[in-house]
Amino acid sequence: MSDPNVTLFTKIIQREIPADIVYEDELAIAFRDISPQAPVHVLVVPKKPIPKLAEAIPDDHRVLGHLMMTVKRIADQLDLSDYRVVINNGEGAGQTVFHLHLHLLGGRSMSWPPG
Ligand code: D5M
Repeated sequence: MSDPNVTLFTKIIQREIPADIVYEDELAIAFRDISPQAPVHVLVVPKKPIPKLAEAIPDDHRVLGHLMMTVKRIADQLDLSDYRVVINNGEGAGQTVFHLHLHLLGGRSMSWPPG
Protein backbone atom coordinates (compact mmCIF):
# COMPACT_ATOMS: atom_id res chain seq x y z
CA MET A 1 0.00 0.00 0.00
CA SER A 2 1.30 3.47 -0.81
CA ASP A 3 2.16 5.86 2.04
CA PRO A 4 -0.67 8.45 2.29
CA ASN A 5 1.89 11.01 3.48
CA VAL A 6 3.73 10.84 0.16
CA THR A 7 1.87 13.30 -2.03
CA LEU A 8 3.11 15.01 -5.15
CA PHE A 9 4.47 17.80 -2.93
CA THR A 10 6.84 15.30 -1.29
CA LYS A 11 7.91 14.33 -4.80
CA ILE A 12 8.57 18.00 -5.63
CA ILE A 13 10.61 18.37 -2.40
CA GLN A 14 12.60 15.27 -3.36
CA ARG A 15 13.04 16.56 -6.95
CA GLU A 16 11.22 13.54 -8.34
CA ILE A 17 8.87 15.79 -10.28
CA PRO A 18 9.69 19.27 -11.60
CA ALA A 19 8.40 22.54 -10.20
CA ASP A 20 9.15 26.24 -10.60
CA ILE A 21 10.79 26.69 -7.20
CA VAL A 22 11.05 30.28 -5.95
CA TYR A 23 12.42 29.65 -2.45
CA GLU A 24 13.75 26.81 -0.31
CA ASP A 25 15.32 26.35 3.11
CA GLU A 26 15.61 23.54 5.65
CA LEU A 27 11.97 23.74 6.74
CA ALA A 28 10.05 24.88 3.69
CA ILE A 29 9.86 25.04 -0.07
CA ALA A 30 7.85 27.39 -2.28
CA PHE A 31 6.98 26.92 -5.93
CA ARG A 32 4.55 28.35 -8.47
CA ASP A 33 1.10 26.76 -8.63
CA ILE A 34 0.59 24.72 -11.78
CA SER A 35 -2.90 26.19 -12.16
CA PRO A 36 -2.47 29.84 -11.15
CA GLN A 37 -5.52 31.73 -9.92
CA ALA A 38 -3.75 35.11 -10.01
CA PRO A 39 -0.71 36.58 -11.80
CA VAL A 40 1.33 35.51 -8.76
CA HIS A 41 0.27 32.18 -7.23
CA VAL A 42 2.91 30.50 -5.11
CA LEU A 43 2.49 27.52 -2.80
CA VAL A 44 4.48 27.60 0.44
CA VAL A 45 4.91 24.07 1.74
CA PRO A 46 6.52 22.65 4.87
CA LYS A 47 9.01 19.87 4.21
CA LYS A 48 7.33 17.93 7.01
CA PRO A 49 4.31 16.20 5.40
CA ILE A 50 1.55 17.49 7.70
CA PRO A 51 -1.60 16.40 5.79
CA LYS A 52 -3.66 19.44 6.76
CA LEU A 53 -3.72 22.26 9.28
CA ALA A 54 -6.20 20.38 11.49
CA GLU A 55 -3.57 17.64 11.94
CA ALA A 56 -0.79 19.96 13.09
CA ILE A 57 0.46 19.25 16.62
CA PRO A 58 1.85 21.67 19.23
CA ASP A 59 5.42 20.73 18.24
CA ASP A 60 4.69 22.08 14.74
CA HIS A 61 4.38 25.66 16.00
CA ARG A 62 7.87 26.59 14.80
CA VAL A 63 7.31 25.34 11.28
CA LEU A 64 3.87 26.96 11.13
CA GLY A 65 5.32 30.33 12.12
CA HIS A 66 8.13 29.81 9.65
CA LEU A 67 5.63 29.29 6.83
CA MET A 68 4.06 32.69 7.54
CA MET A 69 7.45 34.40 7.59
CA THR A 70 8.30 32.60 4.36
CA VAL A 71 5.16 34.02 2.73
CA LYS A 72 6.29 37.50 3.80
CA ARG A 73 9.80 36.89 2.46
CA ILE A 74 8.52 35.70 -0.93
CA ALA A 75 6.03 38.59 -1.17
CA ASP A 76 8.95 40.97 -0.59
CA GLN A 77 11.09 39.05 -3.09
CA LEU A 78 8.34 39.33 -5.74
CA ASP A 79 7.62 42.96 -4.88
CA LEU A 80 4.03 42.29 -3.82
CA SER A 81 2.44 44.79 -1.46
CA ASP A 82 -1.18 43.56 -1.44
CA TYR A 83 -1.76 39.84 -1.48
CA ARG A 84 -3.93 37.07 -0.07
CA VAL A 85 -2.82 33.99 1.88
CA VAL A 86 -5.13 30.97 1.88
CA ILE A 87 -5.11 27.56 3.55
CA ASN A 88 -7.76 25.10 2.37
CA ASN A 89 -8.36 22.63 5.20
CA GLY A 90 -10.27 19.53 4.08
CA GLU A 91 -12.12 18.57 0.90
CA GLY A 92 -15.14 20.71 1.75
CA ALA A 93 -12.88 23.76 1.86
CA GLY A 94 -11.32 22.92 -1.48
CA GLN A 95 -8.20 21.04 -0.38
CA THR A 96 -7.03 18.65 -3.08
CA VAL A 97 -3.43 17.91 -2.05
CA PHE A 98 -3.15 16.50 1.45
CA HIS A 99 0.19 18.02 2.35
CA LEU A 100 -0.32 21.33 4.15
CA HIS A 101 0.35 24.40 1.99
CA LEU A 102 -0.29 28.12 2.00
CA HIS A 103 -1.44 29.75 -1.21
CA LEU A 104 0.14 33.17 -1.79
CA LEU A 105 -1.97 35.04 -4.36
CA GLY A 106 -1.28 38.49 -5.73
CA GLY A 107 -0.92 40.73 -8.74
CA ARG A 108 -4.61 41.48 -9.21
CA SER A 109 -7.42 43.01 -7.17
CA MET A 110 -9.51 40.56 -5.16
CA SER A 111 -13.02 40.46 -3.81
CA TRP A 112 -14.38 39.19 -0.52
CA PRO A 113 -15.83 36.75 0.49
CA PRO A 114 -14.09 34.05 -1.54
CA GLY A 115 -16.28 31.38 -3.17
O1 D5M B 1 -4.28 23.29 -3.59
C1 D5M B 1 -3.49 22.40 -4.29
C2 D5M B 1 -2.83 23.19 -5.38
O2 D5M B 1 -1.75 22.45 -5.89
C3 D5M B 1 -3.73 23.55 -6.56
O3 D5M B 1 -3.87 24.97 -6.63
C4 D5M B 1 -2.97 23.04 -7.78
C5 D5M B 1 -1.59 22.83 -7.25
N1 D5M B 1 -0.80 21.79 -7.89
C6 D5M B 1 -1.19 20.53 -8.16
N2 D5M B 1 -0.18 19.86 -8.75
C7 D5M B 1 0.87 20.72 -8.83
C8 D5M B 1 2.19 20.63 -9.34
N3 D5M B 1 2.68 19.49 -9.87
N4 D5M B 1 2.98 21.71 -9.27
C9 D5M B 1 2.51 22.87 -8.75
N5 D5M B 1 1.26 23.02 -8.25
C10 D5M B 1 0.46 21.96 -8.29
P1 D5M B 1 -5.45 22.83 -2.63
O4 D5M B 1 -5.52 23.91 -1.57
O5 D5M B 1 -5.12 21.49 -2.06
O6 D5M B 1 -6.70 22.78 -3.49
